[in-house]
Amino acid sequence: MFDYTGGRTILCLMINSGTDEKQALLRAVLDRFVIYGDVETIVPFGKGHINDTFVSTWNQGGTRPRYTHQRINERVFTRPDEVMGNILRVTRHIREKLEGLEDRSRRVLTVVPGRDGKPFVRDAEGGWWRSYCFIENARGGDLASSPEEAALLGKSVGLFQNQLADIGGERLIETIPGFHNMETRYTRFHQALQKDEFGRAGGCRGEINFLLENEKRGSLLIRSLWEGTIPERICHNDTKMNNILLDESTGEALCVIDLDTVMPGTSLFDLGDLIRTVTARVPEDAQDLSGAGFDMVLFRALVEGYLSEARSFFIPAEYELIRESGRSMTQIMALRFLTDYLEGDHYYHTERPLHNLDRCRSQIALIRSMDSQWEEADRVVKELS
Ligand code: ADP
Ligand code: GN1
Ligand code: MG
Repeated sequence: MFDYTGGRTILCLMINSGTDEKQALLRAVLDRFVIYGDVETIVPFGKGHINDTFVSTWNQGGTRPRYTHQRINERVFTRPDEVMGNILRVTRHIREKLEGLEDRSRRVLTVVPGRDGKPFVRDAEGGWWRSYCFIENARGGDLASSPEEAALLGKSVGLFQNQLADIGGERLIETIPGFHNMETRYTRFHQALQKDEFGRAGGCRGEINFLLENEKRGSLLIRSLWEGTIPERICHNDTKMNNILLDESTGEALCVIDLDTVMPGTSLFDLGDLIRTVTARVPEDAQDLSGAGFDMVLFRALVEGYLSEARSFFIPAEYELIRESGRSMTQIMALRFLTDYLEGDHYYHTERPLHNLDRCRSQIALIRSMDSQWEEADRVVKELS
């Protein structure tokens, strides 16, 4: 019913109208969460590439709260129970840190439990669902609108890492083992290239060659982690800009969401993914790349905002790799998008035939622009260090 073999399943449901199978399934799922009142509408929501997200509106004695519901993509997260175990630990820990703040429930995700007390509900087809309180009056963006916004985004991720630095108990589970392992990502790319199952390689030789030329350098970040030059820390691992909600009224960065990949890594995975998305002048999937490039002003503001929190734990080797982190995270995304394109677009939600190739192209344009400003970026980092 929910098609994970390619494109996004688009549903727009008015839950009380009609009797079709999808409505019945969704209604049954929502009934099993601890949510009071009557559900009025359920609509698809957001631009995430991985999970299927819906927002429901309820009538609770005349007020109309909203909730987010996500069917966890099981091809990507093969152990949704473990994902939810991590998310519960992380959100509880951050919630404790925010004790006393009146808008605490807008600054950390609130997991809504199922009626059996579990943090998920299974549907009739075996699918895994979770629910969160909807964070109102907040937005996620695709491009930074100002240096001030870039700084706030950086600060919010630095704060997130700081909040989790002392999470106790067992090591968080790696929900996707090797998620940022450039070397296994290249192995997969080589296999896709050799197979060329969909006959697509001929149409993207330039992109393929760029990635092949950059293969060795791409390992720098992950190798530094393996070799212990930089420390392992708990990080988010998917800090693209639209996974950070900004307050609609004040513009403040409110809440880091999309917590499926919070697990051990290097803080530079997060800073790198911020650099990839916040300093870019065009969206990740832009088709017109004439204005594409790396924005130094946004870079400076972003790194400054990030370091306002991360300075307390950053070590010299981490400062050294700031520029490389942005380049490396952009490269791994170019590689993953192109691999998915060669493999027939089965991983990311796509909305047009060349969507993944367009995404890869914009990442490569960004890397080229970073390279052309490499020395200047070094000066900026040194000033801020
Ligand atoms: P994916 O893993 O598919 O990227 P996300 O968890 O990022 O899914 O959710 C997709 C989108 O849904 C987000 O970009 C955001 O706009 C919205 N969203 C998710 N959770 C909430 C929430 N609790 N409150 C408000 N919006 C949310
Ligand atoms: C995916 O889930 P979403 O859309 O926030 C992906 C990230 C990529 C990003 C690129 C679990 O993030 O790794 O950087 O797309 N998440 C997963 O837009 O693969
Ligand atoms: Mg997301």
